[in-house]
Amino acid sequence: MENWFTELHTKDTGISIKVAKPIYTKFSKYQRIDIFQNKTLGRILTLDGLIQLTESDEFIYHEMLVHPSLVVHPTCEEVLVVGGGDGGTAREALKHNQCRIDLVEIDEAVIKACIKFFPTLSLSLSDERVKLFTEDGTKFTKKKKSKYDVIIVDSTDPIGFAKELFRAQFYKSCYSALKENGILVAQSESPILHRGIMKGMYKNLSAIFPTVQFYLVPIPTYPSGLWSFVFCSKKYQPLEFAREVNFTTKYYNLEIHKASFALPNFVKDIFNSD
Ligand code: SPD
Repeated sequence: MENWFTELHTKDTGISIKVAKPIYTKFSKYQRIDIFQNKTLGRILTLDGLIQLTESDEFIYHEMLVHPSLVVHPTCEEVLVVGGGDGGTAREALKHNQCRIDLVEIDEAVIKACIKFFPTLSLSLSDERVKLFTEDGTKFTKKKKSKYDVIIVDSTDPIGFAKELFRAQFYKSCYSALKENGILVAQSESPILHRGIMKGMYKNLSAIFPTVQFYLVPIPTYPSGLWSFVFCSKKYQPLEFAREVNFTTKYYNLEIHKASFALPNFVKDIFNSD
């Protein structure tokens, strides 16, 4: 019998991936965690049945979530990662040698599973520049004032407990937790399938940050294949100080940085419509 994983993206569309080998399943306090192997895509992590990463394309997501803001901030040293218990975001942030990272992941079970099954991502979590906190990112952020240069929100989709990471209250706490020239970046869903979510984020964020700019990235295994991130800043513009980096990346480079902030009209319309 063939075993297929299916994630529905709408009532009548989705993605199906053949499970070559189930590797791990756990019901944690927060969610169902699954890891399985596919011959083409490698190991895959799903949370509550939604793909979080595949070994084949996680580099696109993690490089593009991290490098645009860390390249633009001219003196970034203190970074907060909210979520990201798999370690992929920390791995990329550590390429910026001067950065120290606080990583706050609500679900310890995600960290443990990824340490075991995704070493190329989770090795970062044992770096001495990374401090791990297993607690609720919204509560953690509320306690911090003017501490971070960059905050990176590597959340799951806005379902269940992760909804809190898409609310105005959380963005306000992030604003206060950032220094006077700080940058917040967050994953912000698909401009094809989640336009309402992006519009809501834009509305909430632009009431708080003077600069709010979305950028686009292709992620083949995410809903619709086209994904977005949002860059919010107190001072810097996303193309200011953009430069080539002196470390190895598989996706990110200066041309990609610039190009990803150019938005097609159907995406601009999300923010211009009432
Ligand atoms: N629909 C999938 C969105 C998942 C975003 N988070 C991925 C976490 C990888 N570190």
